[in-house]
Amino acid sequence: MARILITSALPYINGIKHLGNLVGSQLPSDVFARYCRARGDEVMYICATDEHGTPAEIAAAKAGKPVAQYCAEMHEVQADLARGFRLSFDYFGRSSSARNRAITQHLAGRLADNGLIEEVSEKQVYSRADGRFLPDRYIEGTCPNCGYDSARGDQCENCTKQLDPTDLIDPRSAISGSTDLEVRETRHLFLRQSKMRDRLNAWIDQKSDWPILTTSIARKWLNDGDGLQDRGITRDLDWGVPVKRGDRDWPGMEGKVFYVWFDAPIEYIGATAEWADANGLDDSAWERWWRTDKGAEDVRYVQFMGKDNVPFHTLSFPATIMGSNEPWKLVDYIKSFNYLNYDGGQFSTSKGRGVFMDQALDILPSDYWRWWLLSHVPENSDSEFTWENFQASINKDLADVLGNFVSRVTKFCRARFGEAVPEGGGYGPAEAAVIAEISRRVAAYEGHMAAIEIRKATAELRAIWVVGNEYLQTAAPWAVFKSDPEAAGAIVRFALNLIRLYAVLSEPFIPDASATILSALHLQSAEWPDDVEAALSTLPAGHAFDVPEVLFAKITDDARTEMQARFAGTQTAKA
Ligand code: B3M
Ligand code: ZN
Repeated sequence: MARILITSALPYINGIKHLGNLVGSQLPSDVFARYCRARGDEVMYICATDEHGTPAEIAAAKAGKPVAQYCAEMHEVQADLARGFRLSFDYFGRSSSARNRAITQHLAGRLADNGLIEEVSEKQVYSRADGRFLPDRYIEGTCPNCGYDSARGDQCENCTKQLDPTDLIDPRSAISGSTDLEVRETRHLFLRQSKMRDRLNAWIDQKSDWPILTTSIARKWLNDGDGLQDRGITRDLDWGVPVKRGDRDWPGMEGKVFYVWFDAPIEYIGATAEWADANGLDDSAWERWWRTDKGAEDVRYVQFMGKDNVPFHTLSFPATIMGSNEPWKLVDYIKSFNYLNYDGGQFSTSKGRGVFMDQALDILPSDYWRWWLLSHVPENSDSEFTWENFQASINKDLADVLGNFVSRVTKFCRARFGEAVPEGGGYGPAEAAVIAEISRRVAAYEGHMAAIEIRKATAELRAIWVVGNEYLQTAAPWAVFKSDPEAAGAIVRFALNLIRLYAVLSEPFIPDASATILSALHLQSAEWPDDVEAALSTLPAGHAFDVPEVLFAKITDDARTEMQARFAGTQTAKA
């Protein structure tokens, strides 16, 4: 039994996420976690809300709430939506937790002890109009690298270059738009990432199996040198992890907090500690996932994230972990994603363009969204959501192929044999051919899942469903029944076993439909089919079942047109 630690990039706290955010880390990580569990691995699947930084303060101010209260409420909203999408986190933590605060301060202390932190007088942008320092993403301007005109002070989302606010050309305040900015002196801690270049290079060099998207971004900034500039890890803000050296005060750093990108990835560890606390377990329970001196040496750690988060996970966070010179678990594999676009443009939180997680669940059950998003996940290039494509996929894959198979088989059985698996007859060459083909395809599906090739896995799963439909069409039990009811019974028995198999194989992608099928088959749970032939003889003659409710309703043209108009992007931005 393998032990797999899985983390999803942490959704930022300042509002409800859109489907583009969801498909970029939470959803694919959930599929992988569910798959590993189904295969019998011991899984720790962690996510959390990323709660610090200026955007949280500003969102709270807009909502007219104290920032701590705003974050607590928004965490609940996001946790609720995560449940709605059936995201199966072992724990959904908060980066503002006491655990994260302590671990962040501890790691900063270790970095300082190891000579990797420097105190410098920094020039920082102050906005007279806003009456505050404007850190990172609240300064906008033109990217010095690619010329994109809305680059943020922490990063250009167009070319992914990590920036310092003072790098921007023609900077302006993203809060007020004011260009009345001045540069003021303030003292800050800098992480001396440049001293870590050789260690990071050697580490990335071992990762030849990583997706090209991940390593190309990592190498670009590593070799370019710029990505490893010493970076400020503290900010003049009220909300965040107070700057301390372990549990000691840090003279000169009073009133300052760590930069949100310093403490956010540490929350992967923090949230695992929160999980232990919530379950009444002691420190060894979470340390065996994170400390190679305490049991984590045999853990495989896989991270999921959108491509814009890759530099922070391949350079900054590993620099923090390695620089501590403590035996923390480093990531083994980083799966990153491109962007999902929306109907001819981009999803936009500020413009309210696209479908947001709460709206999606208001319209249709989560399985519909999960299936479309995962079968179109932007793995090798950006992909695009269109309503036509969404309608076609749901109607074809889910309603016509899987749903229809389940419904035809169970209804035919009820009509001719009653609601129990028929007896009599045996399996012949047609069934042997299906067993051979599905065995081959299940092996391919497993291979894609092991490689975290989500899109290929969905294509294989769909092909496995199609095999059943074609079998049913050719075997035609409704015709056979007239002359040979026993032979027809054997066909139906085989088809009912296929339905059970489909429920098991489909669970990582469409868990609700899978659960509905299993409960209609009066099964509590189902084992992964290590042997397809044996799996297709699991339901014995006489085993009772119910015809399940309609699994997937088709999306009509009228419904599609209506949704298309409703989400055209004219609505006001979500808080
Ligand atoms: N919260 C994603 C973002 O807001 C960021 C991910 C953190 S992962 C440690 O862009
Ligand atoms: Zn750029």
